[in-house]
Amino acid sequence: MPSSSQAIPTFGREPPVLAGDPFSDAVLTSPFEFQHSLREAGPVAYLPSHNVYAMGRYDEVRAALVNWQGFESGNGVGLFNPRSETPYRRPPSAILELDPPIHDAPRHALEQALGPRMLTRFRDDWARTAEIVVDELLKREVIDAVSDLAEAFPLKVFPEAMGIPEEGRENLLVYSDHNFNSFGPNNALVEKGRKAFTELVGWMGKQGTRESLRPDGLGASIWAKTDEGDLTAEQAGGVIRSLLIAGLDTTIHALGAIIDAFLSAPQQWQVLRAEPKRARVAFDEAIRWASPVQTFFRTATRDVIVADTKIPEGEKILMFLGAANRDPRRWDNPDHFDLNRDPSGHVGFGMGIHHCVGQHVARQEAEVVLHELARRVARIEPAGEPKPHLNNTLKGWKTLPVRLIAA
Ligand code: HEM
Ligand code: OVM
Repeated sequence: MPSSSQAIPTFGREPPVLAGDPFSDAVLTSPFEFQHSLREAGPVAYLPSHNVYAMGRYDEVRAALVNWQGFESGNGVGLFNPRSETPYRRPPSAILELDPPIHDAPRHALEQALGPRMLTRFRDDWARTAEIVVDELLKREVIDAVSDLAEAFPLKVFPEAMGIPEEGRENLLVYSDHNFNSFGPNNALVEKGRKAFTELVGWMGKQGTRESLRPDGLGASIWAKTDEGDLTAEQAGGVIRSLLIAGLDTTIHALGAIIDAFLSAPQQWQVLRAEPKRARVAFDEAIRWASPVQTFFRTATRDVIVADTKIPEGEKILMFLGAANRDPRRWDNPDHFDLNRDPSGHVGFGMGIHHCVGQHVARQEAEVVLHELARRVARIEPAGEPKPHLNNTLKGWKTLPVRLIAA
């Protein structure tokens, strides 16, 4: 905390102080005003609400993401600080919360297992599933784009591709939602999920074992790396847990965001329909526009100067991906979902050595769904008040009622 009792640094200014709690229900429901204040406060601000530094401008967020030497993940990518707080809330992630060199092996294994070429073997099957899901949707007048589409589709394809048993797959949503809440402060969202999460820890551990995974799934392909000595058994079980945590809720909120994005700009649906190959750019633009993963933290490994401001060694830094993805310094008309812009360079998947290694999975799921919808749906219209899903890290909808008008 920058206070007058501290030694005055020899170089580097004190950051501006920004009031407000980015993890309050009000800001989680509608983060745009807070994001604006954060960007306007300066390249770096200090948040007394949680005793952390924060960045919301594109250039600084991007620079922090790629600077793994100055901003480490090994001290936790949530707010929780194991150096000053005990006990540790959960075992750290087997990839996300590691720094080089121990980040390298699991990272390399997942790049191989989840690369675009590995995923083509699922593509036709996922496209057929998308057809079946859309068949069902078109039989009804009003649907919930969250439960009937954004959840229904990934729940059918992702656990299956991983190769976990059918029994209890919906547990993944409960576990993962709490996991993403736990990256934030210990607020009511964390309290309310703790009991169910604790009860699922044993079940979750079992899903990652070699015996319970189908031999032709993605999980088994990661276990195969232990035979070649590329991963230890502990690393394999750990990264499979990471995939089960990171692979479902993120994609669900992304699919919800895509529908929401087209509701916000209905003419863009016609642009996609005219040229379905734009599904790929639609996906990335929706990730930029909505940032389903809103925030992650790092810890300064030493005193780091960012645009003149000193971030002292050991301090936590909140990187507001959602704010960077709508920074007007970087994006023209940032609040508009627009298929004619080039969204590449957005930080919705992070950047640098931890850049989302599962993005090809999410992209392939979104593309098959979008292709099917674009082929068969003439218009998507709002059909009721959407309700937000509050989570300390993720941004998405709990319900999003829409009417699909068949082509
Ligand atoms: C990393 C977002 C889908 C697995 C990340 C990071 C972000 C992110 C922002 C960087 C974290 C950091 O820098 O600390 C998203 C979004 C998704 C998505 C928005 C959906 C649209 C997925 C899927 C999987 C996955 C489907 C698994 C199949 C991972 C893993 C990492 C990661 C394992 C850690 C990579 C590393 O530390 O090297 N994701 N993700 N993600 N993501 Fe995703
Ligand atoms: C985790 C985890 C691992 C990878 C990615 C992620 C994007 C979370 O184990 O908590 O979120």
